Amino acid sequence: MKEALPVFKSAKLQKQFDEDGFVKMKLFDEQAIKKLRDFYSTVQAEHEAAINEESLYSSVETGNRELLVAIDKVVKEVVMGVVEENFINYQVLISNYLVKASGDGTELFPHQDLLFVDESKGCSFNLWVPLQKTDKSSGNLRVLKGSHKIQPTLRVSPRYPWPFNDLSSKIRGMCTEVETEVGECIILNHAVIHGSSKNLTGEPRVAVILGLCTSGCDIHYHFMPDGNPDRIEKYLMEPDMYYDLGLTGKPSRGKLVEYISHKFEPVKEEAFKKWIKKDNHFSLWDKARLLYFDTKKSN
Ligand SMILES: O=C(O)CCC(=O)C(=O)O
Repeated sequence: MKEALPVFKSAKLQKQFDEDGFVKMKLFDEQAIKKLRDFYSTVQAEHEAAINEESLYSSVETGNRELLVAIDKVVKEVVMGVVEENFINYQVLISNYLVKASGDGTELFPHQDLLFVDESKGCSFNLWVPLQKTDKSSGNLRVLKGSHKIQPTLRVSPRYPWPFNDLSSKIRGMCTEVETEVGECIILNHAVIHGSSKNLTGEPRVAVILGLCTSGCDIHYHFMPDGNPDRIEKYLMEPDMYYDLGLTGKPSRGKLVEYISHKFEPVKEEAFKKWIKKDNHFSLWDKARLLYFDTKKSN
């Protein structure tokens, strides 16, 4: 099989991204972060009106196309310079604000992001840029290192039986907390399992995300209406068509290329343990503990 094109200019960061499924980088100065924050304050009311029961809401949930286009323009004005400096072989998707409310019930459980490209040929990823410092009590990301390589997964909208669901609490205890200072961001493969910690600061935690994927890859979106896995609609998309998903998640402008049928089979504990055994992110001690004893991390 032909190797996927690198997306990082730095070979060292590419290697880390391939191995871990994410990389943390300091890409922005305070002025850039301030611009993103200042613009957020002008669209905050629309975002807060879109708050959902998971307490994590994005610009897409406002259902307001004009607002999405305006946000995308401002975000790209601020971030594209550093994207050009640090990445190669990429196509740009759309950007959004992602807001985590404050409160005890705001932990985001492990999940993977939507599928955008054929991941045997390339990858898709987010630049996740928090607009304030993040740590364990202010909504930092947590990642299961290397989990993008456990097995290929079809990740469809608006929801589907996630194959790792039964292992969710074990996975939660195996994740690495990734704290960030202002100006640092996380480049996160959409296939890596991740979540985020509670935000207990009393203030919303705001981040900007910009989606990117390997150049030359077709961009696909999978829509499973009525939860029917035998009739999943597969669309060929252009990046700006993501503005038009609306609140149902059904694209109004993508090209429907086929209907597919898929079995969302749960990953068995034995198969997951096999991955732990061979994955090199765990020490021998951690492996023994995860395979034979409890699930809590030692650090
Ligand atoms: O911003 C967060 O708290 C979580 C982000 C996330 O999980 C995602 O972008 O998929």
